[in-house]
Amino acid sequence: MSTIERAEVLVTSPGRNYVTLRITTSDGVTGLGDATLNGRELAVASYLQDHLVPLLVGRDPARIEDTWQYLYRGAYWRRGPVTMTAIAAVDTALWDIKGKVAGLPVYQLLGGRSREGVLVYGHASGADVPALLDDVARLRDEGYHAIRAQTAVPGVAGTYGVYSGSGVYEPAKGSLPDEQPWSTEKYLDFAPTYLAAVREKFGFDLHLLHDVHHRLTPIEAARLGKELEPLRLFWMEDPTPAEDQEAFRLIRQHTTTPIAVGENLTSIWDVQHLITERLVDYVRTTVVHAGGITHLRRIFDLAALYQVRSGSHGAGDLSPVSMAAAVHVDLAIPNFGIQEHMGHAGQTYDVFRSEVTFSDGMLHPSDAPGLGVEYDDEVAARFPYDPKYLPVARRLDGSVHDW
Ligand code: EZ4
Ligand code: CO
Repeated sequence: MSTIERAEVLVTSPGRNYVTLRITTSDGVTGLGDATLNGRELAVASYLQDHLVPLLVGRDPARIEDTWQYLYRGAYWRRGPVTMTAIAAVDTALWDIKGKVAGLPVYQLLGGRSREGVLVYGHASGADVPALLDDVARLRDEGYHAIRAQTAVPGVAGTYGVYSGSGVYEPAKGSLPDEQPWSTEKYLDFAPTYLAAVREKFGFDLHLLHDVHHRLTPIEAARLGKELEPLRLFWMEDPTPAEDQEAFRLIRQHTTTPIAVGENLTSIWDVQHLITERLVDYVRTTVVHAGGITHLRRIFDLAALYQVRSGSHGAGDLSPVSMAAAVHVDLAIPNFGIQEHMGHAGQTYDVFRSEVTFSDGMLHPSDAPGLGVEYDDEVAARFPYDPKYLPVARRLDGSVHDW
C-alpha cells in the first residue's frame, strides 16, 4: 500500500502571501493544497505543521473521505477558518494525488464535465465613475460576459474594492491594519448611481455584479436591493455580515435582487439555513476556506436541492491551486452559477505553474492528471513571507464597523 511519506508546509510571497501544503506519497506522487488565509497565514501554517502533519505521515492517501472525517470529527474543536483551511489543504492535495494516480483530471473523478466551461466574472473598478466605465470596457474587450463593478464613494477614502494603482486588487497591506473611514449614508446614496451608469453605457447584455462587503444592516440592504431592481443585477454580494443567517430573511422579504453570500463562511453548518430556507441565491464558499473539495461538494449538493447555485469566491488571495480546484468542481457540479476570477500577479504564476486557461469569458481546466498545477520551489524561495493585514473600517464617528 502506498502511504503518505511527507507533508511540507510552503510559505511564499510572489506578489502576495500564499501558504501551500505539498503531500508526497511513498510512490513519489505529489499533491498540492492551498492553505492561504489572508492576514492570518501563519496560524494555518502552524495548524498544519504542528498539528496535522504528524497525523498524515503513514496514512493511506487514497482514503480522502476518511481522512476528512478524521481531521474534522477527530479534532473535537470544529469549524472556523483556521481549522477548515488546514483541512482543505490536506483534502485538496489528496484529490490531486488521486487524479495523478488514476491518470485523470480531478473533474473526471467528480463525475465528468456538466458544461463546456466555467463562466467567470472579472473585477472592474476605478477611482471615479469615468475610470470605472473604462475598466468595464477593458474587461468586456478581454471577453468577460460578467463583471463586478466597484468605485470609490466620494468622501469615503479607501472604499472596498477600488484599485489603488495598476495590477491586481489587493486589500491586505501594511505591517499594521490600514484604518479606513465608512459612511453608510454616502454609500447608499452613491452606489445605485454608478451601477446605473454602467447599465446606461453597456446595456443589459452583460451580467453585472456588486459586492456590498458586509457593510449594511438588513433593512439598509433591503432598501439597496429594492432600489437596484431595475438594474437587474446578477447578484448583490454580502449585503450584511454573513454569520447572521436569520438577517437574510428580512432582506428577502423586501427585494427580488438576487443575493450571494459565503466567501468567509467555512462549513455546511454556516450556510445550512441560508440554503434550506432559500434565503440566498448563490453560495460563495470555496475549496480553500470551506474544507476542501470533499466538503465544498457536500455544500453544493445541499444547495442543489433548494435551487441555490454556486458562486465561489475567487480573489487573488486564493492561490492558483485553489483556482484550479475550483474550476474542476465548477465544471462537474449540476448547480454551478458563476465563478469569481480576479487573476494573480505575474510572479504568482512563476511559482504556481497552472494549466487553467481563459477564453470567451470562461475558465477551462487542463486535462493533465490531478489539478494541473506545479509548484516551483526555486522561484518560491525568492519571495519570503511578507506580513500584511486586511484593513479595518471605522464609521465617521470613529467606531469600528464591518470591513
Ligand atoms: O475581501 O478576498 O469578493 N471578493 C472579496 C475579496 C475579499 C478578500 C479577503 O481576503 O470580497 O476582495
Ligand atoms: Co466579496
